[in-house]
Amino acid sequence: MENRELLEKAKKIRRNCLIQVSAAKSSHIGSMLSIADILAYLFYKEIKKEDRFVLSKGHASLALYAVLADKGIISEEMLKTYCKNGSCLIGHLNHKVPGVEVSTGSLGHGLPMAAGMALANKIDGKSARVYCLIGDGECQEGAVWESLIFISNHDLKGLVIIIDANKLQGYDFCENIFPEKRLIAMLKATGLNFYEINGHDFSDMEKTFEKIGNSKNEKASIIFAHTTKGKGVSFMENKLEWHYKSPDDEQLKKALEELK
Ligand SMILES: Cc1ncc(C[n+]2csc(CCOP(=O)(O)OP(=O)(O)O)c2C)c(N)n1
Ligand SMILES: [Mg+2]
Repeated sequence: MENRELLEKAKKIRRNCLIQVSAAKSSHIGSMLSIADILAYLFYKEIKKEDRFVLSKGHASLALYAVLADKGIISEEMLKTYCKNGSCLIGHLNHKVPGVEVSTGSLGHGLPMAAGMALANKIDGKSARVYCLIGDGECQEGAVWESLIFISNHDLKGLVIIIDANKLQGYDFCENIFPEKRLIAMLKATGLNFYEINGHDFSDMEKTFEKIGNSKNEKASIIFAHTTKGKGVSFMENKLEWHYKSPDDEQLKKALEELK
């Protein structure tokens, strides 16, 4: 798929997230908007049938549900039930939704599961990949570091960890909790392949995934993707409040105007 088409896919993910979050009066729109480009690239260009994907930052579930609806794995009608009573499309990612591998939402739990999947592939002699998308604030969870030790120790080559470095977490800028430079130094110290990219630039993603594909290195990879929380909606970009707030009708209209 061309970059121009990927951009349209990402815009559609963003629009669907805005519409459903607004209808449900629910949270985490900023967290969804920051990963729309990464999801578009992964699901329309990178991930093959035999590969697996774990969204560890499960509070951004709707962004994945929007991809699944666009691909026809769930219906557009089902997407509209997001966060409504009785729906399986709950606010934190639910494995009961077709196309979803594992339930997540308790931060730090996705990477250990992805590591287990990658180990299973290794034992079975499968060359399939496991992709795991985690948050930058989520990197403060202990289970992430236990997983990285395990991944490093078992040489889980087929695992690609993508960190959505959107610089914000639940209550503050990440920098005020744990400086990004030190996080990067710790990630590099795992000895895994390490790449830094612009998480909104498809060409950058393409170059990096090609490098990983061509790599003869028997190691897992970490892609540290610099992103903007709330990306694509000017008044939501880089604003802490849009972790929790839901757009009202006027704000939704304005946001959708920007994503035409
Ligand atoms: C174990 C755990 N603690 C707290 C929360 C509440 N919570 C949900 S999202 C979030 C912030 C996550 O920040 P980050 O990983 O940077 O993701 P972003 O929202 O920026 O995409 C918090 C604290 C949670 N879901 N799980
Ligand atoms: Mg973050």
